[in-house]
Amino acid sequence: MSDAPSTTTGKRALITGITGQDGSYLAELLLSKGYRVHGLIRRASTFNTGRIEHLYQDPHNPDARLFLHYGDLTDSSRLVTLIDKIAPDEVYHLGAQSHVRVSFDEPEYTGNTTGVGTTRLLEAIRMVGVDCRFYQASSSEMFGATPPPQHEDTPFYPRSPYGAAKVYGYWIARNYREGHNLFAVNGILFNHESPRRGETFVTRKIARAAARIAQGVDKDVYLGNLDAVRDWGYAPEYVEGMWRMLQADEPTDYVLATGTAYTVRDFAQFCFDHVNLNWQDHVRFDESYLRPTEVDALIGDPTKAEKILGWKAQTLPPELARIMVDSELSNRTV
Ligand code: NDP
Ligand code: GDR
Repeated sequence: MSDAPSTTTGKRALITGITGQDGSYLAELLLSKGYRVHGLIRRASTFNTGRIEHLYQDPHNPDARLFLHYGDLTDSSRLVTLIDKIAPDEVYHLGAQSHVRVSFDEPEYTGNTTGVGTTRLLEAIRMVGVDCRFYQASSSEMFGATPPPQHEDTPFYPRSPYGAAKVYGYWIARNYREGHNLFAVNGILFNHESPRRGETFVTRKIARAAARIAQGVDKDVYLGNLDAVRDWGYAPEYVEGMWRMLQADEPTDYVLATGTAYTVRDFAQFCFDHVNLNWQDHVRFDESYLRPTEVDALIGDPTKAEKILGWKAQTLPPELARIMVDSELSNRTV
């Protein structure tokens, strides 16, 4: 990465979705820059903080800079209380029901958390009157059926309840920028993966399966559409891009992507090749993984981010597959 902006210290950041893939990498990045990091976590009957356990600091320690707060994107009054208490300089809004296939099963819940949850957070910021910068986790899924390459001015055509909820989130963030003068940016991120990716997303599912099959634990893996084309990058690089967006002089929207195009089949081949197996001997078809409406091809054009932010993806899908499989083989995903 070239032209990195200088290190920032002493700022307070709030991350929603801190327990997720991106939230955990972003928390690491911001802590390394000297931020005090506050994270919103959901109360669950089992621990959901596995991805950030290595960052945990006893809050009794006077040097602690990571603070976790219970809350939920469906709970407006809690969001107001937290914004008031934390008074963040930067808010990174990553929390969402983020699974596209699941959004067809739970469209209303997805709209409530992924869509309206964004409004609740923005309203909390406006009502409290805190002077902060806001990052909205927008998605390439908003482009949906619009053919590639996709960039900041490409029309949206979402193909899932998740994609539709993200389009709403995109426009509500823009509306707070234009209507309430909030420094709000949309990061329109194409798929980005890592060993911390949720196990039911296709890259992690395949990497995990290839490792387990190579180790003799499993025999096969069941997948849906192998023809879908995606632009897969490496998550730690993408959270650096999020941070750069909030350090820029002006608030605007950016695509982050690698600009490469591979199918799900290609990714399976990369993973199985890495453990010296033939993917065709182990990948089976299960129609339950198909979606009622599929997004056929997402290939991003990240020119604007490179020009303004000096951001450029370094890790491309063949290497990404090897990183993910190696991590599964070593059984260390964090
Ligand atoms: P994950 O699914 O890994 O993480 C989602 C996070 O949101 C988790 O921390 C989850 O908490 C939290 N969350 C879910 N529902 C709620 C709720 N009702 N209230 C509070 N928190 C909630 O997603 P990623 O890290 O992969 O993605 C981060 C964001 O970026 C998401 O908004 C996603 O839609 C978006 N995005 C992701 C891309 C990708 O390729 N990864 C590409 C483009 C956009 P819990 O741990 O308790 O479930
Ligand atoms: P996506 O990611 O829908 O692009 O959303 P996912 O990994 O779920 O699917 C990618 C493509 O693979 C096909 N596919 C399968 N997908 C899953 N999950 N499981 C399977 O068994 C399977 N077989 C084939 C899918 O049909 C699809 O075409 C991700 C999420 O992180 C979103 O939150 C984010 O906004 C977008 O990326 C950009």
